[in-house]
Amino acid sequence: MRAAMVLAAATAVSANLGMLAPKTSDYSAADVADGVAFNDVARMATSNMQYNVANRKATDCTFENADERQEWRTMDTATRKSFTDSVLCLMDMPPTHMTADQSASYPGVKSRHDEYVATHINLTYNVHDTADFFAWHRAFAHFWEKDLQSLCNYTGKLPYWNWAIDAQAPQDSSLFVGDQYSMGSNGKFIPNRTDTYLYEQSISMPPGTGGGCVESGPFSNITLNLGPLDLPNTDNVNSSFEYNPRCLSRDLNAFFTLNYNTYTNVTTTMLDNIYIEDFQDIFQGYGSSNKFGVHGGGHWATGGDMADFHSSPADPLFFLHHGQVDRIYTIWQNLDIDRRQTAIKGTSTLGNSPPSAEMQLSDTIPFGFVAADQTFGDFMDTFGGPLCYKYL
Ligand SMILES: [Cu+2]
Repeated sequence: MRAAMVLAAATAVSANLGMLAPKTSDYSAADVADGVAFNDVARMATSNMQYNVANRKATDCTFENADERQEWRTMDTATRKSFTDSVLCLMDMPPTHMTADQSASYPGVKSRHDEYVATHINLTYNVHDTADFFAWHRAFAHFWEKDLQSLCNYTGKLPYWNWAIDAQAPQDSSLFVGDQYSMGSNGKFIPNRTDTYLYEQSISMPPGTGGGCVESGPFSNITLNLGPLDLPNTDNVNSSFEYNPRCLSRDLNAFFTLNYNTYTNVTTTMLDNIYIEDFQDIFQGYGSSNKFGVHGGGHWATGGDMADFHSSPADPLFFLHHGQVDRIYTIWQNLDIDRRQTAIKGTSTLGNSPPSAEMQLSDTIPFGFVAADQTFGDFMDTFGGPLCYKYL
């Protein structure tokens, strides 16, 4: 009976349910390196997703009517412009959740966007290298997208940045050409810099191609109010929520994309880690020789404010990077949806330090000044709970 059902579905949407998820070794090295394998696997995951969603009890969210999140470059110029306009609107809007009493303790929070930055700063050690890293950042980006739509009249969806396309030279990416339809330029080039040793990862990092303020495009005139807290070669703030008005800085750096964000990096991470505990560790560079993982690689490849572990959401590119992070997680889940959709492992403290209880899907996950606290299990499925989207 089950075989017959699968067969029937297979003719409809060519799902590969019941088959083993693909491995990197199923593809040639060339296909892994140039993205053919990644795109093939992404198609498989989408077929599985379509089959799975079609066979549920009726809900308002269907595969067909779900929001479609697109790669930045595939969005038309008008949508790109309306996206960055709405981001600027959120940065100009006063806080919506913080009370007057609270704002005394958060002098650097000046805007609705800053409430996201402050929330990420507050929760940094509870949402990285924890059981809820993927779910928390999925929800964080979801709330930001909904704010752009409901508070700032954005009619499009959250875009993502597929950095694997740009791994050879991120500074040459069309995302950063600096015209009004881009995500803003690189930072101004600061010459004569030397390598920086990063103690956390015990790695020596060459300087990138920028280093100073973003010079042109939609974000060249914005003021960042919070952070940085832990950047090298930079004056960091003395207290977490200090008011520190300054420009947005970037330092696009192929050293990171070439080592951590190639199609080979992302494909092996996605296909060769079948258990959530391995997948989430390798993804973030914990407990391996992979140091940064594809997650840390995207942050450090952008550099400047995006490299700050705490205040990185200050750069709106954070949300396009996390769109790609969530896309890869979504593909990974859908390659073996029965085993992976609700798979979690870990506690609510970074590296379980200090030790805390194993998280459960019934646990509450905090969203500070972003939104009310949420139930962890509501963010495991992009077609369930408050979510209804897929990636193109
Ligand atoms: Cu984060």
